[in-house]
Amino acid sequence: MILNHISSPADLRKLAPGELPLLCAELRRNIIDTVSNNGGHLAASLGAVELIVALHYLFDTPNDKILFDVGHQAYAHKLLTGRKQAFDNLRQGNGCAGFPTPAESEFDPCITGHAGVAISNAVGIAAANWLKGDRGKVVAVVGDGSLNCGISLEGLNNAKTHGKNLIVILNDNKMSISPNVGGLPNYLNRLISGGPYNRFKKTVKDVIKTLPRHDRIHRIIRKIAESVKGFLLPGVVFEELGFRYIGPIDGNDLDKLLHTIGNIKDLQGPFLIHVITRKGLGYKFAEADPENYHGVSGFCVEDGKLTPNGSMTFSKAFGQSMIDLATANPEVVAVTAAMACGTGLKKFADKLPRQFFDVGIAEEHAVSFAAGLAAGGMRPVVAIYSTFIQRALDNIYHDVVLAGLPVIFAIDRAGAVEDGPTHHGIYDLGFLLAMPGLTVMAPADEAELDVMLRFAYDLKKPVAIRYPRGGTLSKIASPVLEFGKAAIVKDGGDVMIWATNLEVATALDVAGLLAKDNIDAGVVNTRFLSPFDRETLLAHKDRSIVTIEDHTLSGGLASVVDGVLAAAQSHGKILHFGWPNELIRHGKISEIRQHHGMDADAIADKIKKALS
Ligand SMILES: Cc1ncc(C[n+]2csc(CCOP(=O)(O)OP(=O)(O)O)c2C)c(N)n1
Repeated sequence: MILNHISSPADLRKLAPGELPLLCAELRRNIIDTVSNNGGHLAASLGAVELIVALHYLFDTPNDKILFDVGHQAYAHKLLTGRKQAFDNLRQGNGCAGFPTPAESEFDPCITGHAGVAISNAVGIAAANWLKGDRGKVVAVVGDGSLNCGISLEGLNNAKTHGKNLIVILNDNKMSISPNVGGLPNYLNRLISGGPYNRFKKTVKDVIKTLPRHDRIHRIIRKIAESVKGFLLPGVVFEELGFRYIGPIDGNDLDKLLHTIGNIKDLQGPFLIHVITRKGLGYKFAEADPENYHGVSGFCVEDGKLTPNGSMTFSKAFGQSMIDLATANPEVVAVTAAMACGTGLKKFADKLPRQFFDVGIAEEHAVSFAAGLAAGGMRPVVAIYSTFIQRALDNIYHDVVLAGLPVIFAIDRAGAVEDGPTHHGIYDLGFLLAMPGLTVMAPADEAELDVMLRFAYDLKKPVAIRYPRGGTLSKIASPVLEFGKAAIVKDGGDVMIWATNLEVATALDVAGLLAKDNIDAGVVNTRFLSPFDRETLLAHKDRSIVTIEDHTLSGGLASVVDGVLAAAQSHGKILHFGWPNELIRHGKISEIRQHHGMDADAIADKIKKALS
């Protein structure tokens, strides 16, 4: 195995070019085997193998920098940069993170996990190099989906000034997670087909053919054609932004990559090299179905059977509730920022295509676009993961909340997730609860999510509903909601445990454990974080009050409860359980919870100690 002899790109650079195809095959084998066991991002990483090998072969990494956007395609980069062993435990507590991170390697200059930042990061590094007099090259590898991001375009716009040593590689596989959407992908497709320029050349030829040889008009047409040709040449949009555009080239053809990138790597840029890669290349099931093999929980290598992702019931329930709501109310529309599958909206898109909008990886735009839809009389429901809606904080505040527009935010993956700190959705309450007039709800199970969605529709105001990955299917919730009211699931004379989302189920487990020690614990399903049910909390204030939430301890339920009790003249003991204000690693959720004392046993023990 060649890969066994590579502990850093320096070893790679000792290989003869003829050995590289075999190395690529070994990298693919390793990625397929590891992801089949551990889950992870398969299709994008398989498509980028040749590109990553070529870049490390040609550039002097880590002195030259390579940044990946959005980072999930960088598995070959991890395997070539001294992380082979850690990669065996990809996404496990003791193994590699799923995304590049400087905490893991000097070959990862910046964090990547949220799309669209690599060009800006790279321009920043190039500017720092310029200030230091460092001539190191900076390479940003950007997916065609990530190029749609507003930040990517802002980065391109800013690249010219300090971009002499900047190379942007546009890794175009025509796919975001689903097929890429919008005007920019259309433009890239036209570049690949060479369409407008070729058509223009042909039209000019055809016209000239019909005219007499020395006709004056003939000369004028030639002149005009010459002067407008520039606008139609491949990559003119990038050229106008100050880049030298090269491509499109086959990004899975190692020889072509080595030749083309090798030719320009020592020239002054900035360059934009457009490479075409095939998502899933080297594993036939992923090639045939790159959407479902984008991110997987695991699979059987032989027959490609995907490990069922049973833990997405909130998303599935949301998708079904949306179909029901939008079928009955044609002004209801769904908006996603390139996450139709993840947010459970795929079936909605198929059934009600006119009421479905995928705006690409553009969360700020998604929210402002929804504000426009609402202002135009529609009832938009914007489904975005908690971690990605962080991007759109100002749009929520400025465009929706200030205007009081009836936009519903369906905030999926609220809570800690296996992918780690780039993807944990544990901060949303911190900023949502600060927004005046925004109703914030948290369902304890899928049935309650459905009720909340209808309730939000009837409310006709800005509403956020946050819910985690997974689900319970247990029917904790009673189906009737009262605005701003919590639901007492179980009364208890010693302790009242306030909980949100799936922590209501945890709280019931904790109450069961406490009962064994004759501690009578009640459980409250908080339901509304804003407005919060002060009345119910104050009614039990002299019992011990416990909160459990899948959110950081600051800014969420704990903070709200503290705020209410601080104004009371007396209250019982207060205990809070949530995520501490520190970096929460990637890994199995059960292990992360255990590590932070968030499992039912640890919570019950702590309550017992506090009460004894
Ligand atoms: C801000 C943000 N929104 C959404 C996502 C979720 N997401 C992860 S990968 C991806 C598609 C990326 O497409 P592209 O950049 O073309 O890369 P490819 O997977 O095709 O290599 C999306 C939408 C994200 N990582 N960041």
